[in-house]
Amino acid sequence: MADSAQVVREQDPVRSVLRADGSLAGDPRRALGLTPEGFVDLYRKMVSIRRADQEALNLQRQGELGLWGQFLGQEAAHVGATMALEPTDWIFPSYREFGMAMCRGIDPATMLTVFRGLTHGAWDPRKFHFAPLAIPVATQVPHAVGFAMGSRLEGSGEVVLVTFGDGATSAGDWHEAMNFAGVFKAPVIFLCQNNYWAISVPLPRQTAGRIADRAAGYGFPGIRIDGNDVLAVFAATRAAAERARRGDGPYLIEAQTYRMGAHTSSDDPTRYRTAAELEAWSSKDPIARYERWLRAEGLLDQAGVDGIGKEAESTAEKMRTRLREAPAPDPGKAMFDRVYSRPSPGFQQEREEFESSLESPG
Ligand SMILES: Cc1ncc(C[n+]2csc(CCOP(=O)(O)OP(=O)(O)O)c2C)c(N)n1
Repeated sequence: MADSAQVVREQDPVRSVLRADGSLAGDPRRALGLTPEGFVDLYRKMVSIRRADQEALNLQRQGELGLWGQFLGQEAAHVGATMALEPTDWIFPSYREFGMAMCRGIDPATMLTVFRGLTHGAWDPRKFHFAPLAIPVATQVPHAVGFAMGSRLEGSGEVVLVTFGDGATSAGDWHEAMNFAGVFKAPVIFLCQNNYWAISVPLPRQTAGRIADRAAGYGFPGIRIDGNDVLAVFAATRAAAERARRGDGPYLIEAQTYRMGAHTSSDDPTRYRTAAELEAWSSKDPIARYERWLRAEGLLDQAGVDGIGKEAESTAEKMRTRLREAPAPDPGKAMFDRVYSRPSPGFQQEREEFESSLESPG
């Protein structure tokens, strides 16, 4: 869609559609092809994933999850990117993309069973076109490029979006994948959620220059956008997807955002960043900014905001209940099933010993 690309191209150096105060820097209604309900739906999804994210953190604090990596502040990137794709396009996520999974229709309680230690992968990637979460940094990037190369060879028309943080762009895997994508014109969108911190390492300590500019070295375009502006993320992703579908190859989107919470529930960000920095980013909150615009446009009123808040509350409550009801796995089955099609007698014996050790007290 040439129009949506234009919306972001007009705003340089960091392209946005909505300014931090909620006023417009371009006219998204004409260019984005969204209905009034479509605009409100982006808001509904951001509110819903933020509430679920908070609930997941609460669950971790109450001992119900082993670990949680919040994405507070990055909701515009999750929602804008996912909703700009076709449901048949693939997403290859990192560990922080719970919001994207929810937008894809994956049951959040099912997803949390991974963080409860009940399973290694809770959903069928083929059903949701959503790959398993990648914990080792940047490993999802070559996977995504390989998958996109396959999509091109098969002519499936499926575009692949791979998302990662700023820190991941220092990894060898990332550069190798970018190179392959450029050479083979893979239909892949690289979405960097540049949230400024890689745990406690700030961007300038590991990145010289602009991440978006790196695409040029691999022979395809890159763009830097305001990642807290859901409409800018939507516009850029839609334009990149259409470009990829036309056969014009990859695109790198650097979405500038900020991780408002800790790296994970095991991290204390007050040890490495200032309250003033957090405060500055609070004023660019993606949800507050978008809500102001929707209200000013008459697309949303107080009753709408309250209703969406209640829906999000109910989704979070159901998620909590369903997670706590999720059955614990059988450790014997989890470790020994599907290892060999014909288990050897030694393997069988190990299994029996393991299972009887579980039965013996202590
Ligand atoms: C290969 C690898 N090395 C180190 C780690 C430990 N680690 C986990 S997250 C992280 C930082 C990643 O930062 P970034 O890519 O910016 O993503 P963010 O967490 O900010 O979303 C590191 C070093 C890891 N998971 N995998």
